[in-house]
Amino acid sequence: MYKKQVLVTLSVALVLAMLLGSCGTPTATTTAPATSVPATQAPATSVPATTAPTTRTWKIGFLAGVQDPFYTTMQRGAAQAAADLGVELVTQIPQAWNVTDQTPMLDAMVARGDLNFLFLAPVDKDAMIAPLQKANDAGLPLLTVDTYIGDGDYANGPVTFPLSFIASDNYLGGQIACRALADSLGQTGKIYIQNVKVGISSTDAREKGCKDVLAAEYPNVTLVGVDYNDDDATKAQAQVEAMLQRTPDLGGIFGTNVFSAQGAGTVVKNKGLSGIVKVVAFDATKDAINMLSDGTVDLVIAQKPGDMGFFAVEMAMAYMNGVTSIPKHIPTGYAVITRDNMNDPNISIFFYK
Ligand code: T6T
Repeated sequence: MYKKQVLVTLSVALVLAMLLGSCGTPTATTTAPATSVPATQAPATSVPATTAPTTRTWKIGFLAGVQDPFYTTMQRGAAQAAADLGVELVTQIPQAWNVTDQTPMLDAMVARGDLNFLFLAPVDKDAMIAPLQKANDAGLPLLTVDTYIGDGDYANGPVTFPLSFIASDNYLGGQIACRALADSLGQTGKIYIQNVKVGISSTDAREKGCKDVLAAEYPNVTLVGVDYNDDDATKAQAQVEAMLQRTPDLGGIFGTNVFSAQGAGTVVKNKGLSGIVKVVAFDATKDAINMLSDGTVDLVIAQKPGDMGFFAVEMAMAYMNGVTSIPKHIPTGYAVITRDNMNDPNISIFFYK
């Protein structure tokens, strides 16, 4: 048991040392920190070596944004870390992406009173501030994964009580997506964005990254519209159908997440427009990868949800073991997947499970 306590503290310290040392710029695969680092540094004095180990099992809560392959993969990463560290992971997943589904689940996770820490993906950056503040005031330490509340700067922003924000750089992701889309059109033509809902920090940033890169770098590319599908692939399909009706010479579509890309790809394929209307898909689901290989989708941007879940549990354990230097922001990077590199095992490891 004692040896395990030391193991927990050491592994958390190692990850912290790693994270504090690495924030990189993207390449084909933007690498989060490697896993094997020298086992030298233990956290300074937070956990006195002589403390007798406790027998309690820590309980960490995970509240996802919605049921989808992205959060399923995140849950797997978290479960791996929980198993390594001998903690219990309590997972809750709303059926739909909205504040009215997520808030009562959050309140219930607080009310149960046996959770020692919580990490979650707040579904709206403003509307979820008050419910999270209530959880924090009730004494439940928390961090956010994938999405943030306030402006995401938990060090100097308007909201600073969350301990950390672990996520992709979504603004950058939107830039990568629309640079690739514009280039695939020969830097001229019409582009359309299929998005989820205004107020979600992740997809809002992807849309902004796309718009900014088109405005700054592609004077001959026109953004002809943005639609919001409420995270519903069928609604996305209907919106894409209507857009193609209005704009038969549409050149490309940026699907900002799983269901947006799924809806766009399905219509392009069903209309026999694969390869004619270019599609860039965010999130490396089986569906997106299949559409990449059959030519319907031209590029897939894979986030690293498994890493996000793993780091969240590690940071929770660090905090509960008295570590006080939890990084306020942990970027997890991307893998940019093409038909050329999709069979490379160093790339396919990023396919969502
Ligand atoms: O794209 C991910 C996630 O990053 C985003 O915040 C919401 O949508 C997904 O879960 C995919 O559907």
